[in-house]
Amino acid sequence: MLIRRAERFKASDVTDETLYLNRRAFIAGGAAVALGASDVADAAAPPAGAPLKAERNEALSVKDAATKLESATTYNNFYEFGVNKDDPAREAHRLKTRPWTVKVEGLVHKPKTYDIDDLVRAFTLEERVYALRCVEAWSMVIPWIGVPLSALLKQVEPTSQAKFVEFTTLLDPAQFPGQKPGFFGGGLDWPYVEGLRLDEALHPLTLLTVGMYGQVLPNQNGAPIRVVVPWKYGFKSAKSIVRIRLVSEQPKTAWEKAASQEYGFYSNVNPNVSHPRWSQATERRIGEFRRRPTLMFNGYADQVGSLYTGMDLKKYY
Ligand SMILES: Nc1nc2c(c(=O)[nH]1)N[C@H]1C(S)=C(S)[C@@H](COP(=O)(O)O)O[C@H]1N2
Ligand SMILES: [Mo]
Repeated sequence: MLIRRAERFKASDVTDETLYLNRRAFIAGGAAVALGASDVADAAAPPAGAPLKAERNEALSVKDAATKLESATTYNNFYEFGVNKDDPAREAHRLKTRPWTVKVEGLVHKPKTYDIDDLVRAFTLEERVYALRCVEAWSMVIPWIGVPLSALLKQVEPTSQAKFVEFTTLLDPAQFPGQKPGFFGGGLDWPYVEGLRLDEALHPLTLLTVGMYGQVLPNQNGAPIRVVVPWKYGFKSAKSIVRIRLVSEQPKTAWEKAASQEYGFYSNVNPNVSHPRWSQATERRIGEFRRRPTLMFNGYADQVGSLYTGMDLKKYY
């Protein structure tokens, strides 16, 4: 099994699917330490779309039917690849997702740089079916695979000064045409930066995601690793993350820098607070004909409402 680090490859180039699945299940079972070096190398660099097994967390999954995989991988926002919905699917092959590291640093006792494959092996993956609500008033239902961000944050031990978590997407105009000078990348200042309050980041619903639909995350959906925060508008869920930083001050996000009156730091899904240019009361579920009402906190009010007790949600939008 020599094929690692190849530019692009099909599942069949790496190993056959059954073998891959077994090995992955074995690793997910916590036996990674018992693996020899060659086995570890074999398990590295799963290509986007390779099978990825994880048990579904039913308690944290919505019952709505999942959006078609084809829609979830061809109708995307990933401005690093261009601002049209079909740009990411067409351009995402340019992104090289191995080798890949995620630095977890800042106000922590144990800063750590994770190799993506080590990170995946170090935690038990789970599947969660979440509603995704874009600020543009469309929505999808996606079965994600990942680990709670809290599990990773516990490992690095945030200090008492840490109040916010900042996520940074890869900056590399050679791989992201949208980051090239002169290319219209939606008016964003690169790299893409997002952030959460520490208690939001530690909330059990906040998922560090490496797969979807039983597969390794497709590049256009933010491979090899992106955060998913289901009660907030989709832009809070930064893709292709290279750095997670614990900080004391509220991070300046890319969308706030571009248009703070339209895209606030909190950006909790809220049908009662309109975007300055459109209503957020209803949404178009991709694949459906009629619009549906948008739910407070995207349907997660029972789980997350208490994070915002006493806060004016019109002011902190
Ligand atoms: N780095 C980065 N992350 C991003 C974006 C982006 O342009 N760049 N778009 C956001 C927006 S607006 C949405 S709605 C979701 C879309 O995620 P999906 O394509 O996996 O459905 O990704 C978010 N994460
Ligand atoms: Mo979005």
